[in-house]
Amino acid sequence: MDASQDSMAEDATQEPVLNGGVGQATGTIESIGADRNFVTIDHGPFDGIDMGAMTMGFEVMGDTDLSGFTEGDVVMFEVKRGRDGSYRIQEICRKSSEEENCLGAF
Ligand SMILES: [Cu+2]
Repeated sequence: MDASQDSMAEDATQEPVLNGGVGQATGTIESIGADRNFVTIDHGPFDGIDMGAMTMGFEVMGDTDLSGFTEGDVVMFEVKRGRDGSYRIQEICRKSSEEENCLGAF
C-alpha cells in the first residue's frame, strides 16, 4: 500500500456536485431504524440535486433528532452529500398541511 494513494482517494469524486450537494424534498416516512439514526422515506423529486422520486434510506447527521417522528409522517427534509457520495439528512420537519414549507426558504 502506498500512502499517497490514500490521500488521493479523499477527493476522487469527479462528477459535478450540484448546489453544493444540498437538496430538499417532501416524502412520507416508511420506517425509522431502531437506533434512530436511519430513516426510510418514500420521497418525491428533489429541489437542488438531481434525484427523482423513489423510496430509499437515509442516515441522519449527528444533531438531527428523529425522536419526534413516526411511520406515516409527511415530512420535508434537507440532505447534504458527503464525501463518500451518500446523502444524509441535516434537517427534517413534519408538514401539517400539503402546502406548508416547514423547512423555510431554500
Ligand atoms: Cu432518493
